[in-house]
Amino acid sequence: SSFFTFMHRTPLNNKKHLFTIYNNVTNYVLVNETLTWPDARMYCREHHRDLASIRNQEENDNILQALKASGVAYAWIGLYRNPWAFWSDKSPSTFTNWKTGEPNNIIAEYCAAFNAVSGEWLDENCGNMVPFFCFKGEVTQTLSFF
Ligand SMILES: [Ca+2]
Repeated sequence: SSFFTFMHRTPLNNKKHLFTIYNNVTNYVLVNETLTWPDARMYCREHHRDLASIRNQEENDNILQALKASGVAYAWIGLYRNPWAFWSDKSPSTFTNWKTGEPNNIIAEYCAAFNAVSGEWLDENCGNMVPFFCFKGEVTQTLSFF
């Protein structure tokens, strides 16, 4: 990826740190505050656009870089079991990066999380409280905080 920057905003408070990734045309936001998947989606839709869609390997790689720098272990992404066919923003899921053996639906695991060590995806219980990735959609070259 030739155009990739990682930005860190001064924490709003002791609990929340926001990270923004500018990945060519897609603007992602890591919210380091733990929420359930449904609450994370609500937050993303209210403050940004939706939980993050990951549409190709480059986007997956860039998110992995950001998560490694953040210290976050897992983060929700916008994929859920319906059955894993669409992202939260209703775009079809064509690229996937499931860990071997996943999704395995061990305990009502209907939501997808991103592993920050491997960049692979796992299905997890949607009620787990973990940080999450929002995205803001297509952006221009303007770099701005929010
Ligand atoms: Ca699983």
